[in-house]
Parts: sequence; C-alpha cells; structure tokens
Amino acid sequence: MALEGRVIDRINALRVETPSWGYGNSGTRFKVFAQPGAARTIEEKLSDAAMVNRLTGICPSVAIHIPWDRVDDWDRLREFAAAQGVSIGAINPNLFQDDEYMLGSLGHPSAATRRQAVNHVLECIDIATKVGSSLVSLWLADGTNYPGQDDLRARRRRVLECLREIYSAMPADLRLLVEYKFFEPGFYSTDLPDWGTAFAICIELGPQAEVLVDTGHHAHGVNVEQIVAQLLDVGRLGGFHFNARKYADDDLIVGSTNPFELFLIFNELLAAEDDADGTVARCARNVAYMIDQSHNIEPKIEAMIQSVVNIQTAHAKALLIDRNRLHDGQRRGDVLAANRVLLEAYETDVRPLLQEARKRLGVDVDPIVALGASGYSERVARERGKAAAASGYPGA
Ligand code: RM4
Ligand code: MN
Ligand code: MN
Repeated sequence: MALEGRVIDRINALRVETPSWGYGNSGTRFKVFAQPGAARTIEEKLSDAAMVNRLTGICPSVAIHIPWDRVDDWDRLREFAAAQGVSIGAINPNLFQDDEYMLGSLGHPSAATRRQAVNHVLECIDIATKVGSSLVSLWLADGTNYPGQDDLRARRRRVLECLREIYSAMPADLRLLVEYKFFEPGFYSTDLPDWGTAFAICIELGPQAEVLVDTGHHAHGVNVEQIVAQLLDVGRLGGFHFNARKYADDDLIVGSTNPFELFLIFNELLAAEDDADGTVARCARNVAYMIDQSHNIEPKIEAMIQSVVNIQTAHAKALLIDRNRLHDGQRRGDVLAANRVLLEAYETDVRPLLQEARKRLGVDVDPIVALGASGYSERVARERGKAAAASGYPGA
C-alpha cells in the first residue's frame, strides 16, 4: 500500500501541456473538415484547454503558435488564461507560412528573409517574457527539395548564425527547445533532420538550448526510446511533442498506434529521473511533456483527453517496472528474464490505479465519461457553430 501511495503520487505529479492548435479546425493538405464547436479564437482554445485541465487535473499549461494565436494585449491574455485556471506554456514561432519562406527561414539563401525569420523568433521570446513562459519551441520547415538546390553546408552555417543571434537575446530563465524532423516540407533534405544534428546545434549554442523529440518525426523503425536515452545521458533532452504516427508525421492521438513505444520512452525517463548522475536526473525531471496533435476527423477535446489518458497509462505502467529485478537480469545476462520484467509491467492493468489517482486529485475517475456528462461539447457547438475559421491551418 505504501508502494501504491508512492506510485499514485508520481502519477499525479506528471504534467502534460496541450497545444492551442489541437482545439481549432485542422486536417490534412487535402481537406480541413470544419467541426461544430471547434475553437475559433485563442480565448476559445484556452477555454477548451481549461476544460481538459479540469477533467484530467494534469494539463495546466497551453502551448501557443505565433502568429495563429497573436493578440494585441498579452497581459490581458495572460489574465484570461489564469482566470480559466491555465497558463500559457511553450511559444511556437511559425517559420513556414509566409510567402518569403519558400526556400526556408533561418537557412534561407537571402539575408533579408533570414532577418525576417530571426525577428519573428525574437518577437516570440518577447511574448514568452510577457506571458510568463519559460519555453520557446522551434521547428524549422527549412530544407531543400532537389539535389543541388542549395549548398547543404552553407545552409547549416546560416541556420547556426541565426540561432546564435536568437540565443544571445534569450533571458537566463528561457529554454530554447530545438525540434527536428527528417522530412517534409523539404523532401530531399531537411536542415534539422535528426536528434544528432539538433544536439550538435544545441551544444554550439549553450546550456539553454535543448532538443525536443516529436515522436512522429522519425523514419519507420527508428528506436525512439534509445534517442531519448542518449539525450538524457548527455543532459540535453528538453521536451516532447507527443503524438502517434503510422506512416508519416500523422499527428494522431498519443498512444493510438504504438503504446508499447510510449511505455518504453517512459521507462527511459523514469530510470534517468533516479540516476546517480545529477545532470542526468535534473534533465529528466525538467523534461517538458507536450502534446502536438492535429485532429482531422476526431472530436478535438475528447481526442485531447484520450491522449492525456494514454500518456498517463504508459507512465503508470513504467512506474511499475521492478528495477531491482530488471538490473539483476541485466547483470546476470539473463536476456529473457530482463525482458519479462518490462512485459510484466506493461501487461499490468493500471486502470484501477489511475482511477484511485484521479480520486485523490479530485477529478472524475473517467474523464471521457465526465466530458460527455458535462454537456460542454454540445454547448460550445451551439454557441460557436461550425465556422470554417482562422485556426492557422491552410484551408481551415
Ligand atoms: C510541425 C511540427 C511543429 C508543429 C507544426 C504545426 O510538423 O511538429 O512542432 O508546431 O507541425
Ligand atoms: Mn512537433
Ligand atoms: Mn510534426
């Protein structure tokens, strides 16, 4: 029971940030299906995120995207969020939707376009300060589509030079999370294609730059949990964009396609939290857990809650791993005994544990059922209607 109490405390200590763009209309490049009640403004997105937080008890911050969520008065927005019981989390600059960015942003061949891109990130740093956020997440759509289109090393130098300027403008309490992705929209090369490139850039910048792992940004078969382990061991894992993928950067509900991978990721994180090396343990404890999800056909608020529940499930299962027996199996070279320790934890039904954890948090034992019972989705559908409006997604 004492053990169960400790596990429940750790289940309830997890915090997951939800993204503003997950509440507005979004979709694929083929079609954005407008949904009744989809949030149209940043205030509506914050209200929906606040509902997710009320139902789950563990989602008190919301990532925003600039310019999709830009407002004139940031103090007012900060107060609006606080009144809803949430705060503004990571600021995500948008370096891919201006006509100027056809050939890239920080890696663009033209100095004028690079200037525009740097200025945009500087504005985002300023916004972070105004709204009280300690995170800027940077994803570059930069890359090339054809061999020979641009000089790959020159692009790297341009990106680095711009990032140096950005880094030097950061206040001491801000972290820059550098996200990588191996393809799209550049289909021949991407300027920050993998964790190693992102890590090398972070090392060149300094300790406030850390790598962001978006679980959907890897080629098929890549061992994402090993990447997580490597980044933890060098103290440079900054955060996650959790989502699920089957084929590409699908941005599906977290844990919907490969829940075992999610469990193995948490296995690495929890092991590192207790590492004897203080740098590793500190890094693991400061990881920013964020969802980066875009809903195409699924109801948005329900989908977000489903992701949070799936994250909690994987986290809870990883908390049950018997580390003594695991290490014992590893020491003895008993390959299958060690493997079975992980499977035992993974196969445990943690639903009763999560229900107990939710009771202690003072939220409903089943947040999805509670959402249905609240009538929230029907109410916002009535009030907001079905608007093909301003979520930021092309065609939305
Ligand atoms: C990108 C990447 C970024 C997200 C955008 C909307 O693929 O994952 O994190 O901000 O999509
Ligand atoms: Mn992402
Ligand atoms: Mn993505």
